[in-house]
Amino acid sequence: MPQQVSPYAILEGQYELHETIGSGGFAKVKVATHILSGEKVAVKIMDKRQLGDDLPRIYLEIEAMKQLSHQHVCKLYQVLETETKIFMVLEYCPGGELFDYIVERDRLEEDEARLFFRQIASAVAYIHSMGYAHRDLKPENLLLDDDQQLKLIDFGLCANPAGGMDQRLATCCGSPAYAAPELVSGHQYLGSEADIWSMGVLLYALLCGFLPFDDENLGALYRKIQAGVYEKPEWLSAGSRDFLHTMLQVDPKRRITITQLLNHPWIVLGQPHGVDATSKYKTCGVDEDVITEIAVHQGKSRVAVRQAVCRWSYDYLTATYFLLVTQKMKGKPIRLIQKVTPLGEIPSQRTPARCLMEQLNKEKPVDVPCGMPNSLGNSPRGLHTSLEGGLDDIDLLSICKVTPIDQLVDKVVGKTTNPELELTPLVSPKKRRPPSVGDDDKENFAQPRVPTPGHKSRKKATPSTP
Ligand code: H91
Repeated sequence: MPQQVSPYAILEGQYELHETIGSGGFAKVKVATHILSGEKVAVKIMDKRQLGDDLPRIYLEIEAMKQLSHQHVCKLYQVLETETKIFMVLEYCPGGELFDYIVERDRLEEDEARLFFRQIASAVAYIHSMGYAHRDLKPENLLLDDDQQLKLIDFGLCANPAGGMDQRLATCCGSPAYAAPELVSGHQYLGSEADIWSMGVLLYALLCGFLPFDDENLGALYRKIQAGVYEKPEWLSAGSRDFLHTMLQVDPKRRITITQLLNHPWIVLGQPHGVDATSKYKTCGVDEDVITEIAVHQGKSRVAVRQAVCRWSYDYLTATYFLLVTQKMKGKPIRLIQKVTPLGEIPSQRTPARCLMEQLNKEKPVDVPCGMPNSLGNSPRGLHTSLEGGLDDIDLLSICKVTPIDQLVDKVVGKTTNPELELTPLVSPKKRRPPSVGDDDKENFAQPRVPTPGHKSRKKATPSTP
């Protein structure tokens, strides 16, 4: 009988795959264990045949994530590619989505919202400083780790304008409820300004438990966004109202900038200084303790390990390095599992130690100074160097999620079967689709979320002036 090769064979010896934790669009996300460190990771699995014309967007997403190393941005550890699949090995966030966290609590107290919002502001300021706009900021794209630290995910819609952050973009994307007025109007816009608007919607959702602009009818929703009028529930403090007002400015030129936002009195409250957006990852040089642990484990010299790590190939070695750095940053002891070869094990069998050894033994000297990929300015280009510098924004039109208002023939969102046109109200946890666990190989796609009235047990609210 012909033996069928598993589509996941490439992960063998490196990761142990567990259950599916999410699926939708063209991706499936599974939990896995990085065998050599014993650390949990998330593996985003994409089928290249299903991606079709969207494949360049995935390479762009991968390139973006390789450049980004920040404590509040989900870390990309490794990329594996076969003829049919792309695997992105990512930092695991056991706390799940911020969306569910808010829904479970109805809304957050101002102090807790401030703690989270500082982290969001730090992540957004960092990605902007690296030349990226996220363009899909929402509570579903912020995950919690086990230390209540937020991690920004899903860079599938991010833009890296070739002309820098001052270059205007034309692609309308993101989730309608979080989209800036200039974006839904179909005008050219600055990615950084649009992200600040989404941050305003996000903070409102944290503090209120519902969205400032909400309507089942997309045209009506866009008109509300363009009017910029939203309710101000009585529980919102004067400080929160003022801060929201600076972000939810219809005229992008009147909107607060990210630098002003980091130092705004609301965000600074209780802290001596503004928010620090710098990366806590070492951006210059490598971590010598981690290099030593790998060298000892593999019986190699530190020089050899340092050289191999500094290739930043986003292979098993890169993943092992980052996972050990993370262990150290969390104050845990840095350790690689010493697996005793059981009697009877086939000598040629793929083991994590052998995977690592293969990569350490690769003959390809580096002639660049060693440091984190983004500190070099010549990051490793494992995949498709032709996409360096990003796609022209116009090329991304096919991924448009938001239809500009002038192209819209009043669509009733709740009735559509197109997930692209889905509204994203904060819904009750009971109404959310359960995670598809153990559905292994069949590709499963998410149904659009069921829109519900956003305003649940809301107290008296006062409308805002635009
Ligand atoms: N959404 C776009 O539901 C709808 C646990 C959980 C734990 C994760 C780590 C990384 C990612 C997801 C995790 C996760 C898809 C991750 C990172 C990037 C990315 C994608 C996922 C869902 C898929 C499952 C996710 C949340 C988002 C959980 N998830 N619970 N660790 O692009 Cl960069 Cl798609």
